[in-house]
Amino acid sequence: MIDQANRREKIDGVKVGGHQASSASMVSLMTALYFDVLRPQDRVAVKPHASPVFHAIQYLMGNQTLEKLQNFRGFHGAQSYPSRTKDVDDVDFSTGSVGLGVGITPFASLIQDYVAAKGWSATKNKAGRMIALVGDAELDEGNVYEALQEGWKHSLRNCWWIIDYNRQSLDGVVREGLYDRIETVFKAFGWDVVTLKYGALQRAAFKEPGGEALKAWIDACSNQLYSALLFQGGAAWRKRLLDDLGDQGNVSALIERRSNDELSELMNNLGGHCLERLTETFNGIDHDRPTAFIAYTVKGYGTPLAGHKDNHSGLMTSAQLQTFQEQMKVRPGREWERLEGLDGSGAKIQAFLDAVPFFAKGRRRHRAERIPVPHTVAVSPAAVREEISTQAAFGRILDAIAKSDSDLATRIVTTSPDVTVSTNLGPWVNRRQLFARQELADVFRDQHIPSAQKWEFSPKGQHIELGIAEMNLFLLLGAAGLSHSLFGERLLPIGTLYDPFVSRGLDALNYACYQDARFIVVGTPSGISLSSEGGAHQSIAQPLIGMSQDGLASFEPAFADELAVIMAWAFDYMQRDGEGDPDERTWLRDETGGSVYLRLSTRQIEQPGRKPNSDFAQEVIDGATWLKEPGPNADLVIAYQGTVATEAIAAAGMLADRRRDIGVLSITSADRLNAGWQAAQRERARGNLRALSHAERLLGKLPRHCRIVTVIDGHPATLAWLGGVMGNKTVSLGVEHFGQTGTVSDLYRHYGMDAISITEIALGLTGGMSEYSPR
Ligand SMILES: Cc1ncc(C[n+]2csc(CCOP(=O)(O)OP(=O)(O)O)c2C)c(N)n1
Ligand SMILES: [Mg+2]
Repeated sequence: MIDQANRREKIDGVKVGGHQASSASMVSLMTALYFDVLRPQDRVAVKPHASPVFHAIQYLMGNQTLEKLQNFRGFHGAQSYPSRTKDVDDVDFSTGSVGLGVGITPFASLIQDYVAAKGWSATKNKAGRMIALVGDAELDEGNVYEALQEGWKHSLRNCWWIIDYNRQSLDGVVREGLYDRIETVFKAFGWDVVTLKYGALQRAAFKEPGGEALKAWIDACSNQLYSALLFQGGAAWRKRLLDDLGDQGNVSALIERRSNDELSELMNNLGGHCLERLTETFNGIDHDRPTAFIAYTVKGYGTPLAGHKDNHSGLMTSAQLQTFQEQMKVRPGREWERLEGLDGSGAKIQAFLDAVPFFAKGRRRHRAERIPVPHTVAVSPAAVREEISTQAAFGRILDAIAKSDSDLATRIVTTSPDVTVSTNLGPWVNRRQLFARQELADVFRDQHIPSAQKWEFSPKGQHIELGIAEMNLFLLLGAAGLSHSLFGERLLPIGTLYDPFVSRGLDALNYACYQDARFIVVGTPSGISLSSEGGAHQSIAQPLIGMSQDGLASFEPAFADELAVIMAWAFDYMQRDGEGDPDERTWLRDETGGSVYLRLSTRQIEQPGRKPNSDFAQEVIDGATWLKEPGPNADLVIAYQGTVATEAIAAAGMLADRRRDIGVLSITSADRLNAGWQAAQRERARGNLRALSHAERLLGKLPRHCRIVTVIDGHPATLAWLGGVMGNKTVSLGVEHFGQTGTVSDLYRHYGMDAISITEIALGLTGGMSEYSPR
């Protein structure tokens, strides 16, 4: 498959690539698992660069097409790294960014337990094992250890990590003594460690006279030397072994008895390549404790690439492949025949395949019913003129849901990396409690010590409290957000964290979105409105992350009524799975659904007294609404997103008698507004001239001379593109440099975002006065 991919004509001069050595390393392990050990309820994250092995197994089972296999790494072909959303062959967890496939498995197991504890119908099924096939160098990724620690806290079970211990990474051979570190770490976190070091051939040899000495030599051999000898083959093995063990009686005889080929086979016969050993070991596990298997393997096993330190992206030459093909008994021209190269009658092999337990139930994707969203969710939790922050409003909305007995309330699961209270999840948690498999009382409460937080843990609880690691937050949201598909029960996960620390978990967020997991993530507090906390806690780039992250619809409401509407919509949006065409009103692909990111603030601002109506709600969801519609001769529009609403509105008031027909545009989602605009333009380019986006409808009536001033507590580029929609000159205000400590007004003045700065810029920019920007 990899060879074929690399033979395709290079049209654009880019190598195709693929990992023959990394795949060869895993063939025996995956054969043992998929054809013997696994059961349909088991879920596997396959080491990214073993993707060809996975696809080949699925092809053998009739779940992957020849066309896609032959087009491996090509457009619409089998994916380079297994993908839940892009591959057709029942991938459980996407992989690609090393460490994340490993990290998600403990959280999938936790979610499996969570769902089972709720007693819903689909969860009467047997618990599956959440399995990661791990490259040994993947264990360099810090998120792996964060996941280990978190797993320990939650009494992790039904989780296997099978480590492809080939002692090679991308650039070379791993450090000596790694085995001891790995073993010690796993044991420290309460895992069982099972080592698969020697294959059946080696174990038999160890029983021969002199075998003990051979075993001792193998155990003492450095990783570098073993790899080098594996690469060099039988003659080199003989020379080295005899140099070290010659004239020692039995062991010398043991070596002499074997031909070069036999010697090479013996030294290659590590535990991770011995099907007998593998199946016996895996099938022998009769408990649900988390288990790490350290399977000794050879990178490039069975190929001429074996053991070479530079083999990571090595490809066999045509001549090497031809020899390999002969060894594999694959006749020329029959490379794609499913059973080619296998011994025995086709009918017998097919009968075996038909009985393999893992594939017996067909595709293992579940579905779950949609949970209805009560209308009450969309009702603003704030009083008219009340001063409240969007973060506090979020807490109230969830608290109101917690009080209800709706299905929605039972399906929500919240989580936070040690910032539950400071992100306003407290009221929800007080009512819905924390999840743990075993009950755990709140000792402070039992001791009658006053505290606002009632924290009892039980299987009924609906909040999963995490340690601080933000990677874990997003891995958990990823697993929980796939619950409908993995376990057949819908969860509506909501995770909260401080907005700047979205960056800390960003790759795991991307990973969750890539898998099409469905969740709401709430970044709060955000921006320099978190004034006194200073630059380390103030987020700047996050609005751009929200816009650019695929699979995530991002919102930054200013007011509680907007937030309520957005949350009601989000609960529905995250459950959609349509494949419909884009909505002709906004040109957004809303039927597809996705996850939602809410960027909220702790800054309390006075709430407008607006009567709820459906047009308003629709515009809030579409991304923007006129707070003050511009008149026909408007000189100026002030467009804002988020909590700087107050500054924008005040500036508009100050300018009212100096500039004509000023408009104030309240943007709730630069992300959706922008995406709709892009999509509508593409649609027009395709010939549908009537396609018009929400942004174009809003700004379409502005006179050409009208200027736009945008303002956001975040990077100004978030809104700068608005000027391109109808060609109105635009100045974008926001934060471009690290934040400072101070009061909100200190900072807004410093960064030129207070009402006076907005006013000055607007005056300089518009009207007959000196021009602010050169024409
Ligand atoms: C987060 C991340 N960083 C870097 C890479 C590039 N990369 C792919 S495989 C690899 C080495 C993997 O070594 P190991 O896990 O031991 O697997 P092996 O190829 O030996 O089977 C690296 C660095 C990646 N895929 N993901
Ligand atoms: Mg390796």
